[in-house]
Amino acid sequence: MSTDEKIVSQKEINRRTILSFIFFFIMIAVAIAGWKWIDRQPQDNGIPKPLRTVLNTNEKIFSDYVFSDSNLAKAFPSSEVVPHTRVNGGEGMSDGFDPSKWKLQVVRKTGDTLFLSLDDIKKLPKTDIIFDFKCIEGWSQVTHWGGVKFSDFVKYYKLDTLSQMKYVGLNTPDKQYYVGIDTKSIMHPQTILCYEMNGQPLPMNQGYPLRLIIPVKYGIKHLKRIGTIFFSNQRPPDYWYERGYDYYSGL
Ligand SMILES: Nc1nc2c(c(=O)[nH]1)N[C@H]1C(S)=C(S)[C@@H](COP(=O)(O)O)O[C@H]1N2
Ligand SMILES: [Mo]
Repeated sequence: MSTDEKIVSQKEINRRTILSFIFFFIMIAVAIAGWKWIDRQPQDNGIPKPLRTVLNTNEKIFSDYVFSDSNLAKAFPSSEVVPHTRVNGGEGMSDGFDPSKWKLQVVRKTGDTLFLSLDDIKKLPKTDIIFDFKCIEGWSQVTHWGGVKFSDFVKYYKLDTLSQMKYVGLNTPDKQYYVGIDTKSIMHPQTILCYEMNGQPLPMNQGYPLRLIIPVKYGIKHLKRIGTIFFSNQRPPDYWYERGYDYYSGL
């Protein structure tokens, strides 16, 4: 028998039970008051400021200390690719789009824009990637994409100086969907300017002629139908950020 066992009276047990309950209800009241306080604070892009501050702080920690080019998203064998790639999100995919007139526009500086055809992009070395595509809505699926590494694209078109800036912005041709991405993530070796799905040209609703595939980010950043690319030290506008989501959206 252990020696530090104590006999406690029934009265003492009751006292402790009541104290525990009082503590329990105080903590609930504190939690509710805290939540109400957060809710009363001014908004910052769709959410209360204190929550935005938490997201921004996480971004700082992850982009400055955790992110690395050698951290790769897990690759999968082609046997695990889903038979039907889901189509999700049609913002900026307006009906009037004429692919025969499409050119990728890369803004080098105001009044100096590079216009590239799909063939210009296909001339660069091709990379295939099979990975688990994750949407913030809660689904994921193993899918297969092909295209040109963004980092190869930057080298080939001598955008090295521009890529010293902190962010890259991408828009659809009609400007209805737009994302901003930290340059470190877009220069990651698994990020591609994608023109193929399952070895075939991208389907129209999956972003033909060119989309972004960026496995280090959630689906919201994989912009379909790229019209314009530009570089900036300020955060470019971002469709889902403005609606309360995390700007960084890293995985
Ligand atoms: N132009 C455009 N790109 C977009 C979206 C969109 O609404 N418009 N939705 C995003 C979201 S939320 C997801 S999950 C993925 C889905 O890509 P998929 O349709 O190829 O599955 O596209 C992203 N790219
Ligand atoms: Mo998504």
